[in-house]
Amino acid sequence: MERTVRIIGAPMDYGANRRGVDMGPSAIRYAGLADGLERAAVEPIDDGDLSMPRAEERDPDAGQPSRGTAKFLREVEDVCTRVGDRVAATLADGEFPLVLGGDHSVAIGSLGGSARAADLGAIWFDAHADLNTPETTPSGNVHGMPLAAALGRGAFGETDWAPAPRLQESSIAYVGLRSIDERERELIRDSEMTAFTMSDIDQRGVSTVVEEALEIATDGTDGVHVSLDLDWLDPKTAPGVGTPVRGGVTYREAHAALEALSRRDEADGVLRSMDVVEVNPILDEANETATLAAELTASTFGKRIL
Ligand code: 4U7
Ligand code: MN
Ligand code: MN
Ligand code: MN
Repeated sequence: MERTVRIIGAPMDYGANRRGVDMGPSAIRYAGLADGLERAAVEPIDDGDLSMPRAEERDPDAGQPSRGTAKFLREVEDVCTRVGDRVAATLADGEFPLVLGGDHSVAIGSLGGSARAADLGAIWFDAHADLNTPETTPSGNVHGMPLAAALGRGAFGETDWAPAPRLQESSIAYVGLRSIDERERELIRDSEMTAFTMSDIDQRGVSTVVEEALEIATDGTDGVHVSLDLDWLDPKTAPGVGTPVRGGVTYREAHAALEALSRRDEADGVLRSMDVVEVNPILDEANETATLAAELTASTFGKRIL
């Protein structure tokens, strides 16, 4: 059975600390995403981009949460509500939603939409934990908060749009963490989530770690959301990201990880939704980070070397 992948572009950078990730969807398309998906034997349908005002036209401090700081929160809410509706509608049509960011706050929308009609697990490929709340954030940038928002933590718990209805905290696994804020460290320890850091990858290899992450994300759930923040990779391989942190996975490790997802998916059909975020082509060289994003997405859907 051929799978249809619906591409939903969310060219926003309200949640990031610098401009440029709003160009991510177009850079990833230009890098050959649709061709890669066809070679993975899935049918891509491109919905184009959601429209949204440029950050310069908006006041970052309007619409602050009940407590703490979260810049451009009204704009993030508006986009994530629309992303969530599209993701839920795509799933209801029997298709696979692939959200292209944009900064990582779009994941509040994709998680919310994906967790409406199913108990959802998630694998979070990222250098960062993205678990700050408006109360703990050192930056006020919402791209550092999407998991906290989807789990309804802190001031997000008082909103009706951020918490993802059926996201299972104990079925969330991080892969590749290496930059965790002090407050986030306690939040992770006190949570039911599982965190595989870069040290775990060093010691046990990326394929083993991803297989364990899959066990956690599939246990007692109906499907898995994959969130791929390109700063998960080492900046030497993926320089075009807003918040690079050295010591990330290599080109081959990244492919191995996503191929491990696709092998499990071929066997058991576990993958439900995905987002690919934080590509900043302005900081890139010859669109190499977007090219990598397109390749890794094709690997997730089963594209192989031979
Ligand atoms: B990304 C940070 F303080 N933790 O909250 C914050 F270090 O989506 C960075 O993973 C967040 O790229 C990075 O601003 C968000 C900071
Ligand atoms: Mn992130
Ligand atoms: Mn990150
Ligand atoms: Mn980032």
